[in-house]
Order: sequence, then C-alpha cells, then structure tokens
Amino acid sequence: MPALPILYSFRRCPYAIRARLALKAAQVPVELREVVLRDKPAAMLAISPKGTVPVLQLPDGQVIQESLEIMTWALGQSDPGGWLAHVEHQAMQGLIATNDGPFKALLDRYKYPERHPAHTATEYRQQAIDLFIADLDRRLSAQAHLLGGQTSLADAAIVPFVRQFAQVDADWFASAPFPALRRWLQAWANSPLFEAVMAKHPAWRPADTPTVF
Ligand SMILES: N[C@@H](CCC(=O)N[C@@H](CS)C(=O)NCC(=O)O)C(=O)O
Repeated sequence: MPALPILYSFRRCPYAIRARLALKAAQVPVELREVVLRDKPAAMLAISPKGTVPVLQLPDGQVIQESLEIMTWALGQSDPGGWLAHVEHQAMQGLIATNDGPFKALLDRYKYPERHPAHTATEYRQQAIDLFIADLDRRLSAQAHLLGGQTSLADAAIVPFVRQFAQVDADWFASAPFPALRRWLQAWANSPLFEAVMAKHPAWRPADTPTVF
C-alpha cells in the first residue's frame, strides 16, 4: 500500500475539524494521529515546530501547517462537492478572514471572559453578533449556504467556529433570533460528513498501528 499523508489532529479543535471536513469531502485518505495538546508528539514538533494542529505531512515530505492550506490542498486533489467551484473567491476569502481574525478573537473572549475582564461575556457575545453572527444569519435567510445555493469552502471553514459560539450557552442560542443560522448549523452537525470527522480516536503513540481516516 502506498504511504498515506499523515494528519496530526485534535478532535475538538475547530481548525483541525475544518481540515478533516475538507479531507473527507475530497475523499483523500490520511493516517490520523490524534494529538494531546499538552503533550505533543516529538514527530509532529520535528516537522512543525510552531506546535499547532492541524499539520499534514505529505508522502514527499512536504508539510502543510495551516488548516486553510490543508483544505485547499485536499480540494485540489478532488472536489466532488464543488466547494471551490462557482464561488466568488474574494467574498469567500473576506468571510473566512473575518472568521479567523476578529470573530475568533471575540469567541475566545466570550468563552473565557475571566481572562479578558474589560467586558462581560454578554458584551463580547453582542460584539460577535454585530461583527459576524447577524450577517451570517442574514445570508442564510436568503440562501441555503453562506455564498449562495451550493456548499463552498467558506461553509466548512466557518461552521466549526459557529458551533463553538453556539455551545458556549446552548440554551441562549436555541432561542436566539438567528433561525437561519441555527438551521444551517444543525444541518452541518447532523450530516454524515460531520459525524464522520467527529469520531473519537485514542491519542496516537508511535508504536500504534496506523489509523486510516
Ligand atoms: N492558524 C492555525 C491555527 C491552529 C491552532 O491555533 N490550533 C490550536 C488548537 S485549536 C493549537 O494547536 N494550539 C496550540 C496549543 O494549544 O498548544 C491553523 O489555521 O491551522
């Protein structure tokens, strides 16, 4: 059997989730190595000293250490769902940049307000709504996916972060005034693709038999 790419991953990390979504959607098999963040494997740090997951090591030795680059690499191999087709690349990059930059910063503050005492959790949540969440809901009221009638890279890249936002206070989110966003999140979370990428795997140890994902 030819060597597979190796993915260092952490189940709950939103960046790793989106990388796994793209790899699964592209039907690119990889060897999955589940990482414990407080005890990262030496083999991972040797190829990616910055120490974040996900990291993808290709059989030719090339190392991809940014989740979005892993997504575009995977979809460049095969893109049966057309996630890179029919989308305005500038609009897609803009949405993902807002997600990864200011929205992620507010999400961390909303999750851990005690580390950021300048505002309360409710204030950080409102800032996240004003910045991003209300806009996503508006988009999804008019169309099934963030950039139109078809799933795109933007949906997959952003959904793990919206899921975290929803989980901070699930009771509040269940009746918050964002029904279209709630529907979109539910559809993703209940999809076989999402369920497949959220399967649990024990932490990887070098002597283990490879787990093919
Ligand atoms: N820009 C990176 C961010 C990845 C990232 O920050 N991952 C977190 C986990 S969600 C991480 O590995 N943090 C290092 C640590 O917690 O030690 C990417 O898109 O891949």
